[in-house]
Amino acid sequence: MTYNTLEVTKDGGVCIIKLNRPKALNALCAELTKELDDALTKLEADDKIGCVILTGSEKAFAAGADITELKDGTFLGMYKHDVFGLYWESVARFRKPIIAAVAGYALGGGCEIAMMCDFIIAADNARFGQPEINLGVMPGAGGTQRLTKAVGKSKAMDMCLTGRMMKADEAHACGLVSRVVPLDDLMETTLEAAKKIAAQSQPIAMMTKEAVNTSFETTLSQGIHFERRLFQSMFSTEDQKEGMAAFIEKRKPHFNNK
Ligand code: DAK
Repeated sequence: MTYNTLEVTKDGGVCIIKLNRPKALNALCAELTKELDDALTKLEADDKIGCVILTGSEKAFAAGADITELKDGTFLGMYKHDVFGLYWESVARFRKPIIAAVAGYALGGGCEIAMMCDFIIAADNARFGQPEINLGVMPGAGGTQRLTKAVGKSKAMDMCLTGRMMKADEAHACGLVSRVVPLDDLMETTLEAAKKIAAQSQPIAMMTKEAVNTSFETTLSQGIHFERRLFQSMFSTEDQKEGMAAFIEKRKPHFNNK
């Protein structure tokens, strides 16, 4: 897969997508969002890939939507073409596990895309923020919603209304990121987590992700009902038989994604 704004590499069952517009701090232009959508569509269809890592540079995961493209926007233009709505949600729609490895700035749309991933591993130099209010707008790709669900009302209001940045340790303390590691260890740590996930049964990992995400959309009892049905359905898979047999036989499981 060759792109102008992304570098895509594969390592066994893991694919690493690196946002690659370093001069603009990986600002999310229309071309990048289209290419990201294309890459994810292909990876979803690639049975060999069990987990994806989305990352940027050491200085910036992504400094937000490309302001040069946004500045002359009109309501009708955005409404009719819905470039952002159309392609940005591709990360949230992606059905396989996807981890954001964030170093440097994750601002505006950059923070929103990181939050669309299943979890975030942050380098100690990471900075998260929803600074859109400084530009006379507000978050437009889930920032007011996903951030609030992740960190609660008070901190989400603080971030969205003041536009301030949050350092990695604060993001960790409030549950926005799952781990903080030294910058030099970011990719190794994330790759280790991604390889662990990719070695699991792919359909089981996908269903696990679906169940966790369902908790955001349903009542507790509906979510638990959904979880129980998925759990029961797993007993129709070969991978459940293999996983439990391997435990009893004290060996590593070899999942076939069946
Ligand atoms: N867009 C375009 N270019 C950007 C950029 C951005 N978001 N962020 C940085 N750059 C460019 C700078 O213009 C500069 O370019 P040159 O001048 O060298 O040509 C280069 O990257 C380096 O930036 P700086 O010189 O500013 O670097 P510093 O280290 O001094 O500062 C910074 C780094 C990240 C603090 C600063 O660049 C900054 O504040 N950037 C803007 C951050 C920001 O406001 N982000 C939010 C953007 S608005 C939508 C859904 C979502 C969205 C929109 C619509 N729909 C569904 C319709 C999302 C909106 C946003 O994300």
